[in-house]
Amino acid sequence: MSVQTASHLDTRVSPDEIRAQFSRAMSAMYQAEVPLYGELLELVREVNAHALRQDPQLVEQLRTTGEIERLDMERHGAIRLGSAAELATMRRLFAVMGMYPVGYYDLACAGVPVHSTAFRAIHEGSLQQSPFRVFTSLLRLELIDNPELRELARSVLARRNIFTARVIELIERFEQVGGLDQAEADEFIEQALETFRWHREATVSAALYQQLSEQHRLIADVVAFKGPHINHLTPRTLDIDAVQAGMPQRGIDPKAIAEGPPARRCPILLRQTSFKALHEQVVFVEDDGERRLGSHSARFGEIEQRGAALTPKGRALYDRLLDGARQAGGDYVAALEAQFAEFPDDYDSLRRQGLAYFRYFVSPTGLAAKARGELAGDLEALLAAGHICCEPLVYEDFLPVSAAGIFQSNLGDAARDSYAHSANQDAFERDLGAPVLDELALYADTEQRSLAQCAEQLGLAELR
Ligand code: OOG
Ligand code: NI
Repeated sequence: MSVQTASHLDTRVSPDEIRAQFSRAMSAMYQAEVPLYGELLELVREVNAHALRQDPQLVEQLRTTGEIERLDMERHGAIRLGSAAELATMRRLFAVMGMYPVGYYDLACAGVPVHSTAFRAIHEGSLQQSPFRVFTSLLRLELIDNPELRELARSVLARRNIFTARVIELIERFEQVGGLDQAEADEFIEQALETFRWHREATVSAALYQQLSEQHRLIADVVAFKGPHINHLTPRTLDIDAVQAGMPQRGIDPKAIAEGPPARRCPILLRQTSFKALHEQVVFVEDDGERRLGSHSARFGEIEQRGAALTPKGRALYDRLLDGARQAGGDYVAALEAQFAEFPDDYDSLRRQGLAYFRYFVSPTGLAAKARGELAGDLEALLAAGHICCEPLVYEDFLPVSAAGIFQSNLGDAARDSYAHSANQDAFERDLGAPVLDELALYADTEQRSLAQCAEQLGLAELR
């Protein structure tokens, strides 16, 4: 290896660090753009501090998993892209920050003409440094039924370039040498941020905006603007019901019910609630160059509470119960609670029945027992003896039914029928230029790594 390469290696900033810095920069930008987001952050901080004061066991749990350190920086954003080329470049941009596409979400079946993935870190060590994620949707122009409008939208999108020339150079540099130094990383963050910025000036006339909007509000949001403005940034709370209750006092008006599972002692997956899009003044550009004022609503606020990641078996049960509640009619919250009475609500049952993923840790008593040569036998015995303890693995992804509910409530559209074309993961992956990763395999890997680490610490051949 040449001296020059070695010195570059020394000064390289890790993708995890770039992501952490980018996430902070994004939060600052969004706070300046949407002051209500700052208000929301404050409320979430208060509620989280209160929840931690009230529940020493929760503190212990979050301390063991390390989540307590990442809580304050935890947030996800969302963007909507207009073309395959934008999606493919976005994948390369996120890779600089150690974010990879995880999961495929079909929203067409819920009447939203997009399909999506979530860019995020995939290793528990990286997630610990920065759990920042971006729910990324690609508009499906083929779902616009009017052929002329479809072509018009396509040509408007073909003319825009959502990336700065410099960010492309820096992505290429990253791909060539495998990293960026701090000066390059700083510049990358500044340049990449440009893509997510809000632009007041539309790229279309008021009339075209109107036409696009009539097809679907979301189509106008993607096609009529210069770039994929970040449309919300969601902090993680430890008590979503408390945040929901505290919102009105701060002038925030949340949607009526949280998406996802009901409130439980042992939270699973993800509960989310959002508040309505802002009406923002925009400027349309008429064909003769004249500028005309108008209004658009795209950006909104959201909060979420994360719980245990479910195994395929747990997820199947979740899907069945959620579906049951949605079919039930009447009071949705009551139906949801009635349905979920069937879902075990203690961690021991969740683990024994194989419904959730866990991480395993060697306890001090385990180390002491090892030193005395008195370790319990198999995993169950080690757990029973307290030589190993376990904590649920937090869910890092999204839920398609919840996402559809969030889209719909914020687009202000009456629920519409599903599109005839539905899931098309192959087309999405072709446009992305890579397969999406299977989130369940990632959770299983993390669980296995924690078991392997326990085995190693205890000097055991294997634990399973
Ligand atoms: C994305 C909506 C999905 C979530 O948290 O489920 C989402 C969007 O509106 O672009 O962010
Ligand atoms: Ni969201």
